[in-house]
Amino acid sequence: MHTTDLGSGMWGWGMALLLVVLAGCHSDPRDAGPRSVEGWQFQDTTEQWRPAEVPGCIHTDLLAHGIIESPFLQRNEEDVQWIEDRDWTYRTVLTPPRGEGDWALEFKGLDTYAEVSVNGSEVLRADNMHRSWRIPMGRLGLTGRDTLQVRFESPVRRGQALLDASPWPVPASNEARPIGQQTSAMSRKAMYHFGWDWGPRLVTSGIWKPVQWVRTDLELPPFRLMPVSIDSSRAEYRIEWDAPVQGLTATLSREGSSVSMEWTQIAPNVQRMVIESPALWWPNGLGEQPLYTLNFEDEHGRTRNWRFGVRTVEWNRSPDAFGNAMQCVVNGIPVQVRGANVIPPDFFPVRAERQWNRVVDDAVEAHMNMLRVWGGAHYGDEAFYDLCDERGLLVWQDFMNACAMVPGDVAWRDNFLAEAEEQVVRLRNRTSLAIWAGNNESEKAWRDWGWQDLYGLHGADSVAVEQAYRSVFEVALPELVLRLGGGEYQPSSPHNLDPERPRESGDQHDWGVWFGKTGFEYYSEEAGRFASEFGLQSVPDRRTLAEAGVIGLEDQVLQFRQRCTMDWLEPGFDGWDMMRHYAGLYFFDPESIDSGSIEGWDSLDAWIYLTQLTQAEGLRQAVERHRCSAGRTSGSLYWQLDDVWPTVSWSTVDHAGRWKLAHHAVRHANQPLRVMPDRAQGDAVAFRVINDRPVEARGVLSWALVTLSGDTVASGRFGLTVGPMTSTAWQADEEVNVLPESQVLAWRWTSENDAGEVFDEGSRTFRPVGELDWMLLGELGVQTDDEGVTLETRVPVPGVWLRSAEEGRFEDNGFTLMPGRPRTIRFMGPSGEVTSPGEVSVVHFGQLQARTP
Ligand code: BMA
Repeated sequence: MHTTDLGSGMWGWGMALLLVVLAGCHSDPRDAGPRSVEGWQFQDTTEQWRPAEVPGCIHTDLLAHGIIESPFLQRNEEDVQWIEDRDWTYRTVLTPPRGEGDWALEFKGLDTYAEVSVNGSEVLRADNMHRSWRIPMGRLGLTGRDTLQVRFESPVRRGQALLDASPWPVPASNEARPIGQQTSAMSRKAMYHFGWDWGPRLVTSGIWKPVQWVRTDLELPPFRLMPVSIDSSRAEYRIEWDAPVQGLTATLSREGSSVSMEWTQIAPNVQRMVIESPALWWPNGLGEQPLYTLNFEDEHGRTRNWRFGVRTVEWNRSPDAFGNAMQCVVNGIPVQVRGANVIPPDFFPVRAERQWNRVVDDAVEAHMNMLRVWGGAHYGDEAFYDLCDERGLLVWQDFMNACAMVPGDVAWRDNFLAEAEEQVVRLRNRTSLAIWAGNNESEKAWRDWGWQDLYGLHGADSVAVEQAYRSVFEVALPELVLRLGGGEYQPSSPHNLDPERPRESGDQHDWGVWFGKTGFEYYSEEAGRFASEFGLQSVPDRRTLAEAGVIGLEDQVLQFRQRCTMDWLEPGFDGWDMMRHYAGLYFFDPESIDSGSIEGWDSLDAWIYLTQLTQAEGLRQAVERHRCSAGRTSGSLYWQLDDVWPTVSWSTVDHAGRWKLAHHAVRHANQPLRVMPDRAQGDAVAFRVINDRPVEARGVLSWALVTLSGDTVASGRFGLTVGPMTSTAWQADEEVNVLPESQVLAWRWTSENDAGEVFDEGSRTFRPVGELDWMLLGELGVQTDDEGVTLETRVPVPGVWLRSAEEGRFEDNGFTLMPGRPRTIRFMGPSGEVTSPGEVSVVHFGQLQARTP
């Protein structure tokens, strides 16, 4: 049986050796770039050696060999829990690189407790997934045909031992385990691996990043690129090296062409660089993202390259009328931040890496200018920050800690600070990097989540836990970030100057909607300075659920995906109840729908449609409120853009990359040019019109008040010019008789002549859509062609939901269609090309309302 398995037994091992040796022979000795160490095997549960994928992890290796089934399918997650309790071993044949120079063996990422040996002798002990490790070749004791082995100890077993030895329980209440067995805070390992409220518990082990030979004598030390003064006429930088460099030369280029600059040595390890008339880098929506490349070489032939954009990023936190600002300022211009929180777009990092491109596309398409890399996962790889630099996405970077306190021992602290140092040095010169936060919600949790009672932390224990926390996040870490030139830092997210008045300074996690059950008016009533989290759950596309083995609503597998419990509201209350609550407030409780009344529908369709519509409405209102409060609220990052697996969560794009209706809504709400209607002033029709572009928007705004039966009862049209990066309020001269229960306000803002660009168009009701009696005067006119679908109607039709069996998406979805305004919605295939949507199903809210008792 086993003889055909290349990876097993002596034959396989010998073959692997031969392949590696052959690969080694072909490498060019003059090529100083890293050389990947390949030919890895892992030992399965029967101690048989099998080929392994590196980078990867034990779960994906076991899956590749059919030893486990996909943990994303059905309830398989439960069947693979045993993996976390075992030790796992990987090995390969190590061929020393040929050619001169100083070589080191580099492990870019080991997850997590790893004992590395060569021919049975230990050469490294690693204990932090977020660090990389190098061993000089001379210390490996190589003979020329050597076995490199990496043995991973069960992170749960080691974590438990550390927890048991801790003088106090270390709170980590998000971990899906009973108190006393929550070990995630003890280890430097991605916390979501231990289970989170949007993901499975799969405590991995493995070599999660490349292993390679690197030529250390050809690398220049790290440096700091420090803007001294930057504007469009001149950019002056100070370049500081972490270790001595001699005879350094530097060249600058942009898009392959060389760029002249002034270069002066001002101290042994410090140079000054001046670029005349630089092309400035701007966040998405404010301008272009020109990138320069610096190539350094010293007299020993050591080199380093760096690609960067010319820009400054500062944070204005000065006192103002509302407390203290929390304003991101790029190149001297205050930026209204629009964006989202991201989690890894796949549970397994090796797969997530392949998805970042898509996530960044989705962010840019939705007019975002910032992403927050949340602290419960892992730091991004270089490719992620490259994409952010290239596409104009600022990065809010958490250090990796979430919803947990920290152990008080020196070993943990040193380990964490070494990780922080490595990450700050790696990321500090990144053009996209805007701010660091020490952790996610730990500060808030310690204050508000009742951990003192839950974990029995009173008196001296409570003081000690708080001390351990503060000494890391309020003392050591800020000192480290400052010393290394990491830029802006705050201890936690959220963090406020005065915890008693959290809306007056710093950032807020606005969870009154969702965890607090309050209505969407919360977003306007509770405006803070920078909303770094807020959101609502929804159910994803049927096809995405099918990939998890979910066919219908009653499926155990679907129920099993809901990880958000809120027992404090009432016993057993969970995300399903909360989705019903909000859908019921703004549309319909999905449980009250007689779903069979729409042809081809079942109750799962009703849940998907209604929860997605509700999430879209909630996020739209939140983002609009944040933008209308510009000057007070300067940022809006919703929770969360993507998913680690196919599930029911707060994401706006599901695990398969399918947009939920909320992503369309966010895209519209984030448009740089945007009209937001208001009826704040009595019965007058009023608008706030926002121009977040750096140039004036000159145009014409037309509006109409339309009854639910399709009659226009009032309308207007006026010239509207809004200056760059500002907003204007406009109110109709005459009072119009607005009847909130029976009218829809529609608008269209176009560039000056009507034939020009459509800046924005849309419509709004003044009461929740679910409270109005929508008419059904004949069905929608629907025409499908090779490019999409054209729709028209005689009466306002809210919540138009287009579905196609083809892979791809409609350019808009979940919108209200107005009479007299037919719309052609194009369909885009997986690579963005306009294509035929095939057979299209169209459902709208009025239809559902008419058929529901
Ligand atoms: C936030 C995050 C996550 C969590 C999400 C939903 O506060 O920071 O910890 O998954 O809420 O509960």
